[in-house]
Amino acid sequence: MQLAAIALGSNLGESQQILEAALASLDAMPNIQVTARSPWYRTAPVGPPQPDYLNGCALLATTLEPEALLDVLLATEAQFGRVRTTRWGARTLDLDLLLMGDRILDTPRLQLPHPRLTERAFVLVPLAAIAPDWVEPRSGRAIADWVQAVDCSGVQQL
Ligand code: PH2
Ligand code: MG
Ligand code: MG
Repeated sequence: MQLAAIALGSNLGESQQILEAALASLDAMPNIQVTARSPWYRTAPVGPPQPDYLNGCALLATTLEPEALLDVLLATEAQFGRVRTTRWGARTLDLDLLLMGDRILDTPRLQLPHPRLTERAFVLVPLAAIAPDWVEPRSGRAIADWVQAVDCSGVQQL
């Protein structure tokens, strides 16, 4: 069993319902248990102009290997109506794999830790709410340290 951290985001459709349903769908899988979840946050969009996001993070206990968990996350995005158009564009559901234990992975499909994890307040604020002591293995610094290094003014808890 390994612990994974994921980020959830939505800025199209009934975002809060979609995010709740996505967590329930992941927890219903036989090889995944949602063990912690953050509050939801309304966040200013990073990237091209688009509506505000709802973002949050969750911890998953799983027996799946990282690439198999990625497949589950992508299938769940598709199940909730995600259509991939422009990079960083609006979406009904985005599920990003952030961390898996202390693994460092660089494959064409998957980088662990997530390469932009330490720059993004919309990920660090919810992650710090549930896993402040998790050490980001590339830097050796805890999430609680990283969140203090970013501007969190665009991130408001619901
Ligand atoms: N996701 C992006 C691009 N920009 N901005 C916010 N606030 N929240 C997101 O989840 C987000 C974003 C690409 O995945
Ligand atoms: Mg994303
Ligand atoms: Mg994504």
